[in-house]
Amino acid sequence: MERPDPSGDNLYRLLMGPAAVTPDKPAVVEADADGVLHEMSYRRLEGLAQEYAAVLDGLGLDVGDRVVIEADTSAAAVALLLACSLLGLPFVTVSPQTPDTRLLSIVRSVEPALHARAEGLARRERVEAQGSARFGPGGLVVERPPARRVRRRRSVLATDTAYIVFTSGSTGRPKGVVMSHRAIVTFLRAMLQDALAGSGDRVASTSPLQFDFALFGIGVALSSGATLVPVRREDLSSPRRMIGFLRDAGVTQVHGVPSLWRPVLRHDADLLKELERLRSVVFAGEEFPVPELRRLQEMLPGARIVNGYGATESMAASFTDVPRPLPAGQERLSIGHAHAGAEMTLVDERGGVVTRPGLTGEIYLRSPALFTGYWNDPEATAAVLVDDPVDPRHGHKVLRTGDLARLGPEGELSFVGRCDFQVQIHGNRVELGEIEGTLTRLPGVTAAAAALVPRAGDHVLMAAVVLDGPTAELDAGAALAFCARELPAYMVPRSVRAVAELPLTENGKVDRALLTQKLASPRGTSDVRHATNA
Ligand code: 8PZ
Repeated sequence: MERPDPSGDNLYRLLMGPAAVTPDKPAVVEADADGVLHEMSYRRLEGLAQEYAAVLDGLGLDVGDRVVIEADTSAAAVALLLACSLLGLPFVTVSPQTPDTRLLSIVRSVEPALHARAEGLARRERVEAQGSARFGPGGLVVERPPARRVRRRRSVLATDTAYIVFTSGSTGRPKGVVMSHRAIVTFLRAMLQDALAGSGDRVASTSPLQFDFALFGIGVALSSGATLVPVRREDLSSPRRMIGFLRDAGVTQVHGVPSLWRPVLRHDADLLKELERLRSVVFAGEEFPVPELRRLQEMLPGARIVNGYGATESMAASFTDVPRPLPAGQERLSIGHAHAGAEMTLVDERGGVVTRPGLTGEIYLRSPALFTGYWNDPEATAAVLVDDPVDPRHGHKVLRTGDLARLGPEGELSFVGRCDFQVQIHGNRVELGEIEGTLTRLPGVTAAAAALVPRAGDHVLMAAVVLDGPTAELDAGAALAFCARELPAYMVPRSVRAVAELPLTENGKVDRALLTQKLASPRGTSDVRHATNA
């Protein structure tokens, strides 16, 4: 290629390191449309990335020009994001499920030079990117080239943008998190140092490509010289299919949100015993309800379960093994200490650093892997990239996470909840997570979510619970009586309902906005029993 190699840290260089050392090793194992597994070696993946890069380079794009990649995780999608990285073209990943309106708003915001969609996906007539292309194992075909531009840049630097991830918009407007090559490479090197995955691993990635948990899987697998195993959406559609796929693909590490495991735990937990090669499960994105976590540990006696905590603004902050067994009575999971090279500090409401064990504060993250800023949103950026609370005089910025944690005796943190899940009821501060934790201590309840619901000009607390089997029944009166014994009166929900499942966002987290709506309407959920705490 004519272009100079990227100087300094670059995602392409880090992820294609193994191509020089173990070129014949499978980089990706994936199922085709018929469910047949295929391997792609590191050598072939690098070749495909180079082919794509040659086509992109021919378009005359400048360093910094954005490329929207619409795809599920696949070898071809990985090759395309590698090609973009090599050329300094920030990629913006969106999943094929993204509604037109949301994709349109992303496209209007980032004004991409190219919208590249995976082969087989329909064209989006309403989406007006400058250029369009489709890509697959056979190559990258440009359908409409972007307008020629004057190249103002030549070299790809470590400070250049690697990707932009739009955070899920269930609350507020979506923000484009801009990550530099330096940030993501620094982060992934910390994962190598902490040996999250090894070259012998087969790493299953289950999140949609627009969620950085998917980019994490790609990054961790390839930088370790391991094998990435993208799990297709259809293979997640039933517990039997999911477990069958993970078993047949010889998966040793699974990445997924807690809700990934809920259906199999609820309907067919014995299937988990088939995963004999599984050595570790990494979950992230939200709290794992403790009863479900215990059950998962029980059914996977040979696997480590790792709590990955953090936000897209730094990809992640910490990875902590869930203790085995989980001590009785434990409600809050440890998020431990920050990963290698980073540090978490708790800050109280007055801006002071929390140093006394047992106290709670907001997590501030100090890390060389922080994001650059929100795309075209300096105000939102300034709200979270703030002066270091320990000593602001350095002028150095840290990430204000919006998450609350409690300080443990050894400086480790326990996750308490988001600052915005803290609600006010008639002047009392209520942590929704505390109500949820109480409800999950009830026998038969495996997960719970509480919400503040508008009711007759006021707000009331309501809760939904998931039970441990399809035929289990909720004694709602007893549940409320239990809450009344365990919690201050103002924290006792007005009602509690059993639901077959909690509503989820496109990234698989509990959709609290939707839950609030459903709880607000008397028959909004498909549930059965409904008790009132008048
Ligand atoms: C959590 C947890 C947790 C996130 N316990 N609350 C990617 C790859 C590996 C690990 C972590 C990631 C994250 N980027 C995933 C993610 O959810 N990012 S996010 O920006 O969409 O949301 C971040 C927020 O989710 C955090 O601020 C927490 O509120 C919550 N969260 N992981 C409890 N293990």
